[in-house]
Amino acid sequence: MNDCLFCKIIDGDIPSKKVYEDDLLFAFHDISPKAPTHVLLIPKKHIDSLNQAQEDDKDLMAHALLTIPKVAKQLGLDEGYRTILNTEKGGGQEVFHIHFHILGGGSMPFA
Ligand code: D5M
Repeated sequence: MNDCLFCKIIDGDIPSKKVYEDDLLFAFHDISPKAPTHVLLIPKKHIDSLNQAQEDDKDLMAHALLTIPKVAKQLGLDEGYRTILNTEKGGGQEVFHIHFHILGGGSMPFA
């Protein structure tokens, strides 16, 4: 999806502060942090939102979910963190490439 901001970040066409990457996922610092540490974890595959995820995406989604603790540990969020997945405009989603927010490093509430 050529017009997608997060696809451009994955491709390196738009700069980001990368914190994690594997074959299927990419994570980077949010440009407008709502917590002392605020990172976005995204699949490299373009999926608009959770509503567009298909049965075929089950392994990818499970992999993303299970990678969150790994990224959180790497970020030093040893006391815990909040994970947010905004879905569609009514859920506060602004960028239509599915992403998990990982927020922590200070006192709650975040976002
Ligand atoms: O969250 C979309 C998030 O994406 C929001 O917290 C800002 C962040 N954002 C937007 N542009 C960038 C760039 N260029 N780098 C890093 N982070 C960015 P949503 O759940 O869709 O409301």
